[in-house]
Amino acid sequence: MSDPAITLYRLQACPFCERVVRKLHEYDLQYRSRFVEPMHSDRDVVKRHSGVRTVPVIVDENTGVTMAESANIVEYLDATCGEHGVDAAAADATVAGEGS
Ligand SMILES: N[C@@H](CCC(=O)N[C@@H](CS)C(=O)NCC(=O)O)C(=O)O
Repeated sequence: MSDPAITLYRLQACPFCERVVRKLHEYDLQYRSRFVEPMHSDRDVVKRHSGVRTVPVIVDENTGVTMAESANIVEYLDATCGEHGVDAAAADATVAGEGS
C-alpha cells in the first residue's frame, strides 16, 4: 500500500492534536502520525517543515499544503473534504454537466 499523502506531526495527549485526529477520522482520511519530541527545543523536524515548533502540523502532499494551528487545520480539512470540498465540487460539476 502506498504511503498516505497526509502526515500529522503530533504529541501524545495533546488536545489540539486530538482535535485534528478526530477530523481526519471524520473524513476517513489516511494519514501517518509523526510523534514529535516532548521538549519544545528538540522539535527540529517539525520546525524544518512548518517553521514552528508547536503541534499539530499537517503536511498534505496532495495539495502541497503545510499547516500549523489546529483551528486552521480543521478549517482546511472541512474545506477540502467536507460537504463543499474539492471532491464534492467536482461531483457537483459532473452532475451539472450530465444531460446537457
Ligand atoms: N494554538 C495552537 C496551540 C498548539 C499547542 O499549544 N500545542 C502544544 C502541545 S499540546 C505545543 O506544541 N506546545 C509547545 C509550544 O507551545 O511551543 C493550536 O491550536 O494548534
